[in-house]
Formats: sequence, C-alpha cells, structure tokens
Amino acid sequence: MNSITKFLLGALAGTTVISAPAAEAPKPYGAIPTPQQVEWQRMEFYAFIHFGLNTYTGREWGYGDEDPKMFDPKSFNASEIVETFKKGGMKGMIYTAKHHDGFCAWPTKTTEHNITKTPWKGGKGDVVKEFADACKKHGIKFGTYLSPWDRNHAEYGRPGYLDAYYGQIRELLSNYGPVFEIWFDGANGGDGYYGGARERRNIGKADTYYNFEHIVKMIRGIQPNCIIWGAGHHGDARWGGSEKGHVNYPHWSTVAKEGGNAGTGKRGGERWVPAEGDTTINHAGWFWHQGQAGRVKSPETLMQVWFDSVGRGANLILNVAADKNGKLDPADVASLMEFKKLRDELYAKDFARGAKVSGSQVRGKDKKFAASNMTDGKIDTYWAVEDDNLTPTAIITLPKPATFDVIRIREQIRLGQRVDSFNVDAMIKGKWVCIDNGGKTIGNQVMRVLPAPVTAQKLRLRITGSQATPCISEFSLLKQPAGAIRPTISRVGDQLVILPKDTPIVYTTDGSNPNPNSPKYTANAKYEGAGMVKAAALLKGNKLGPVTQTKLGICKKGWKVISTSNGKGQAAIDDNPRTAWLAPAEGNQTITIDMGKAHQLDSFSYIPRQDGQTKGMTDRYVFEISADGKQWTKAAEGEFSNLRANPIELNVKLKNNGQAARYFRFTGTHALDGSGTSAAELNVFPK
Ligand code: FUL
Ligand code: CA
Repeated sequence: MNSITKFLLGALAGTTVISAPAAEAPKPYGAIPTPQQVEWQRMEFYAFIHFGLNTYTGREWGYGDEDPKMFDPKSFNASEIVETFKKGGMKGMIYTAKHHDGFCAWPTKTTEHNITKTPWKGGKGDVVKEFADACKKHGIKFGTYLSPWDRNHAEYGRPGYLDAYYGQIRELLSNYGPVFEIWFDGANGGDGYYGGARERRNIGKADTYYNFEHIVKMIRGIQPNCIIWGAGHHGDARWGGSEKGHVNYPHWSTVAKEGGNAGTGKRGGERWVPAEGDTTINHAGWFWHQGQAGRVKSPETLMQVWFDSVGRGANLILNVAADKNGKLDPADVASLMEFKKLRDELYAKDFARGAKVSGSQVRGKDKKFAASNMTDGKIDTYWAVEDDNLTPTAIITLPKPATFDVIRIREQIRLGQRVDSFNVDAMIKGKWVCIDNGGKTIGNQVMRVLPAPVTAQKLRLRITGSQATPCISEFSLLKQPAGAIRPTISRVGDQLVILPKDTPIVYTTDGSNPNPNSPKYTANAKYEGAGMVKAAALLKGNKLGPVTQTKLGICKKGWKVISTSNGKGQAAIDDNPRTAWLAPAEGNQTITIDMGKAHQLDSFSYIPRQDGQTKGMTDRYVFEISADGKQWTKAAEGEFSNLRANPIELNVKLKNNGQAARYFRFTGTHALDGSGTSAAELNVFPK
C-alpha cells in the first residue's frame, strides 16, 4: 500500500487525527547483524590484557622456548585489575590465555607448556579462572585470546597440533562461564622452537590448516553467544586494519563474502562482520616492558583514537598490560581514568535530547516512525520515510540555543547499514549554514568532530545518498571538554623541543615533577644528558597542567656514521623518525656509529621505517659494541616482533657486562618483504 492510498483510507474512515493506520516497518536491507552482534556493537569499549611469559622476557613475541618458571606474579589480583577496567568504563576484558609462544595460562590438559609448571601458587594457579571470576564479580564481560600460532608445540603446522588446539578452545569455552568474545589472531607460521626443532614452519592457507569452519561450528555448539573475532571469513567480528585502534571512514559493518575488508568494510557487502579497533594504552607494545611509564598515551591521544574507532561505528579494545608482579602500571591506569573523565564530560549532555524534529516525510504518517524518534534517547526507535525516498531531510529545533562541536548520528542497524552520505546545516543569523558537508557513512554510529564549536538552536540533517530508505535512530549534539594542554617532548641533537609553541611550559631533567618555579622552556633550551624529561604547561594563577614525560637516550650531538655497507646512514641518527636509513642491497647490511666518547650502555632502541611501507623493514638484528672500533662484542641479537601490524619503537636490553663502548654497530639479518636493512632511528640508553 502506498502512502496516498493509506492517506485516502484514513480520510475515508472519517478520521481527523494525523496518525494514519499503522505503517509497516521498512524491510531489512542487505546483510544484517545477529542479535549477538547488535549487543556486541553496543558494548563499544573493553580491555585487552597481554600477560604471560613475554611479560618476563620483555619480548613482544616469545619464541616458544621460554621457561615457565619465570612466571611468578607475586601481587597478581584479578579483582583489582577488573575493577580498574570497570572504573575506566570498559564493558569487558579479553585475556591472552595463550599468545604465540604457546604458554597456556590455565591448567590445560592439551600441553605441558602451561601454568602448572610455574612456581606461581605452587603450580595450582589458573589466571583464566581468576579473570573470569573477577569479571563475574564486577559485572563486566569476560573474553579470551587464544593464538592459533603456537611456537612451542612440536606438532605445529602438522595435523597433530589441531587436536591440542581444538581441545584448548573447548576447555576455555566450557570451564569458565560465558565468554563474550574469542580472538583468533592473524599472525601465523614462521620461526619457532616447535618442541626443539627450532625451524621455520609454513602453514599455507590458515583457513585450510586450522579449519575455521569446523572451529566456528564447534564454538556455536558450546557458546552460541560468543562473538568470534577473525577465523578467516567465518567469524562475527573483524580486525580494524591497524594496531593504532583507528578504522577508516567511510566505514561499513558489511564485508565481502570471502574477504576481510579490514578498516573500511564493503558497501553492500554480503556479510555483517563489524570491526574492532585494537590498540595499546602504552607505546611500548602489547606486553609490559621495563620503564614503559614514560611512554603512556595521553588521554587526549586516546580521545582521538575514540573518535577514530567508536566514532566511526567500530568497537575499541584497549590493551593495558600487567607487569611482572601482576600489577597494572600506575601511569597507564592514570591515563585510563583521565580518558574516562574526558568521555564522561563529552557525554554529560546531549543538547539535542528532547528536541522537536520535523521530518520532510514520515513513513505512512505513522507516529511510530516520527522524526522525533531521533532525539528521544532510545536507540531502538527510529525515523523512517517511504521506501522510495532516499534523501529525506529533518529540522531539529533545540529547547534552547546550544554550543556543541560533535554531531553523533546512529542508524537502526537491525535493518542493515544504508546511508552513504549526509550533510548538517545550522541556522545562523537567520540563514542555513552548512556546518558539516563531509558526512559519509553512519551505521552503528558516527561522531563528526567539527573544527570549531558552533552555537545554534535550529539544525538540519540532510541525507544526501542512501542504498535504501534511511532509518535513523539517534541524532545528538555533544561538546568536547576543553582539553588540558599536555606538552610533547623530543630532542634534535642537543636542542630540546617541547610543544605546543606559544604556551608557557616548565620542565625538569632530574626526574622530579615540575613545579611553577622549574625552568621555563624556551626555543633555545639545550640538554645534552640522558634520562627522564618532564614538562607541564604553566597555567593562570601559577597552576600546572598535567605532567608529561619522555625518556631520552644518549644525546646524538657529535655522533658520526663511520660507515654503512650500503645507503646513507645519517638518517638513522638524525633524531627524526620520519627519515630512514635504507640499505636495500642483498644480504646483511651494517651501520657503524661513533658516539665520540665512551658510555656504559644499558639498552638500545630501534624505530622501524615510519612511512607506512614494510619493504626491507629489519625484523632480525645483531647489535655490537666496541671501545676502539676494532674489537667488537655482541651485546644483543634477536627478533623485532609484530612490526608489520605495529611498527613502533622497540627497546632491547644489552648484555655487555659493564664494558665501555664508544662505538656501536647494528646489522640487519632478516627483512620483511624484501632484502637489506633499514632503520628510521637508533637510540642508546646509558646504565
Ligand atoms: C597481533 C599479535 O601478533 C600481537 O602480538 C598482539 O597480540 C596483537 C593484539 O595481535 O596480531
Ligand atoms: Ca530513537
């Protein structure tokens, strides 16, 4: 029945009320979510916790030969950790029950490489159980990560491993209560211990080897409500496409039949597989690393991640790692709590709530589909128009003028994702002014951050393109908190660089917290030392803004590149991570540096190329030191793990036994996607 007939029928019945006979809801369009996926997408935010043997070795990827005896988190208290997550506004947590190193943090029957072999609680402990119980106690959801890649298992890469692996899935899903999500990491195959074989194993197509189709069936049989992350093209949720948490915009919850379509998804894709942005709260990596306190992400940085993940319709999983004692890092926790405060302030008031809305059309003139459903604060009610109308408009009149800088809109995703583009106008001095002409997808939700706050009482939402008639659940106007200034600290040569410019900033270099009388930063401030530099903005009334800190290595002023076997080496020590030493020649390439004077070295760090390319990125290395540039001692050798997905600065402790070094030499022994060696920056840190 079309609207005209409906209207006529209404008129014939002699009714004078505007409400026509009940209109039918729009039919679902394309792929739609399961009820479990809808519930999951509304969680928005939960924790990741990487905690296992890597916590003790400082590695990001264990090789598989680590001794479980290291694992002894004396102060581990799952309840305390979960309570912190809950306070941080996280709706659940996912624990790495087994990472690539194969160590199982629960008493599994599938392998000997497990928690019973650790001294912790006399081998009677079970980290999975403690986390699952703590989640129940505090009322957040529990989830788990079980790496398919197992660098410990002797049978990895062969059929024999699969029994053990399926057994692990069964144990985790049968013995610990509801699991809201299980993660099947995409990193697979390569070097490993493999029961002592110490070789490289290739598994071919992951989907075929693990048989994800079978795994998914098995999981549905045990826990039908569990969201399956990854698992080839059989899962319920997908990777967001980077380990920075960001997803792309425009953003679709739909994907192609047999494709990941990571950060963007696919418009009109055949399957509903929403994205999850994953990232860490600390720049140091997924696992806890010694001295990482200086590398925590600021609440403002996390806010940006929030807008770029949740604000584009994805979920955000934020990793907060536990340390060797089983405790979260206080610096991470402080940032998590401030991040929560910023979000609370953002959501404190929706200026559009309760606003009058008039739609250019209302489906069947039925109140059930009224445009004011967009401002009722109820996610399940929505504004709908007739099926052939793809570009409706609505005028929103706020109870009183408001100042806002974030526009948040949500589609009724139970009916599929439809909208391609939209604009928002504001009535300013009697004229419509377009305040956002870049709106593309909406989906689960979109948050459009305006370049500057807008004050208005009347707004207009114009849907300018849609695959099918739009169904809009919510329209909100929010205001970001006025951000506190957090200085960023770096150094070029001996020149300290503390930003932002034009803001009075005080700083210290002795590890103490700055106070209003600490030295004021000026553009010609020099510092040749190494260690923690702390800074804070000096505000009105002699108050200080939040303190930020950065650990500086040995000052590179006067350093010389003595030689490289290929390429121009200066870019590796120019204090600029955007430039890189690239030595694309075949074989191991070397760079030798003269620091000008001798130092006792504690560690070095490597920043891989930061230009978005992985070609020739060094992922295995040798690091040597020398007092005279002739006699060399190997001080470290190993692997930089996970660079492809997460190309961050990695720190490596040296075993140089107190030897003085004026020279160091870095050699790449293996590269990603090609040959040669590269480094965007090399830093060394003193004892
Ligand atoms: C990646 C892994 O390789 C990292 O170590 C980490 O666990 C991250 C969440 O996923 O693929
Ligand atoms: Ca609504």
